[in-house]
Amino acid sequence: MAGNIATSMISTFVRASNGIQSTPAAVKPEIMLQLYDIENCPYCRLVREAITELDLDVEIYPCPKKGERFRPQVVERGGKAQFPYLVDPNTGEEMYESLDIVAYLFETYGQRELPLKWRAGRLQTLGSMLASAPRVQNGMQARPGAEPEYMLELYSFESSPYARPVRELLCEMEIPYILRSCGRTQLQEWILPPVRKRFNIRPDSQLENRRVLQNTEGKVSIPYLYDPNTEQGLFESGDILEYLRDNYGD
Ligand SMILES: N[C@@H](CCC(=O)N[C@@H](CS)C(=O)NCC(=O)O)C(=O)O
Repeated sequence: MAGNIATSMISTFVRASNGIQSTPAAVKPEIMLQLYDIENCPYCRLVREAITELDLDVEIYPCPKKGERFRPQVVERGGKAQFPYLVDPNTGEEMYESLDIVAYLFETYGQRELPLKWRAGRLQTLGSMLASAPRVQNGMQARPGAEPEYMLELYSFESSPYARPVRELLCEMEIPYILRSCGRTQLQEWILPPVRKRFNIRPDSQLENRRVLQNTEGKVSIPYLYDPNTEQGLFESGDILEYLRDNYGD
C-alpha cells in the first residue's frame, strides 16, 4: 500500500496545481453528465481535472482495455472506441476529444473564459502523459467485478493521491460510480485530516459535497465511498479497496 501511495503522489506532483482547486461552475447540470473514462488515460485525466476545477458531479462509466461492460456503448454512440467520451443529456451533446470536452464544460457550465493554462492544451496533454507513467500498471486493464445495483458514490478530487488508487480499482473492475467533486477552496483544507482533528480546525468549504460530508460524517477526508446497496460509508483508501474487492470482486 505504501508503494502504491508513493507512486500516486508522484503523479500528483507531476500535475502540480491541476485538479485540486475548485471555483464552482456558474450553472450546474440538471441531469448528471456521463463520462466514459479510463482512469490512467492522460486524456481522460484532463477532463477529470476540469471536472474538479468546476466542481461538477459526473457519472463515470469505466472503460478499461479489454473491458466489455461500457466500451461497446461508446462504439455504438460515437462510432469508435476512443476515450474520454462525454454525454450531456441536458443539451444532447456527445463528444470525443479531451480538450474539446474541457472547453465545452467551461463554456456551458463554467460560463467563464477558458483559463489560460487550458489554452495551452497540448502542454497539458504532455504533462498528463508524464503523470500517467508512474501508474502505468494501474487503472488500465479490465478485471471485471460484479456490477452493483445502485451506483456507488465516490467523494474525490482529481489530484488526491489517496483517491487515485480507489478510482483505479473501480475502473479495472468496471464499476460505474458517481464522482462527487470535492476540490479545495480554503487554505486550511491543505492540512491533513488527523492534524485538523487534533487542533480542532474545521475549514468552512464553499463546496456542497464537502459540506455534506462534514454534516453527515462529522469530518471531511478524501476519498470517501458511499455504497447505497449496503448503506455503508467508508473513509481510508486502504479500507475502501478492501471493501470493493470483498463485495464486488470475483
Ligand atoms: N485526442 C484524443 C485522444 C484520446 C485517446 O487516444 N485515448 C486513448 C486512451 S488513453 C484511447 O481511447 N485508446 C483506445 C482504447 O483505449 O481502446 C483526446 O484528447 O481525447
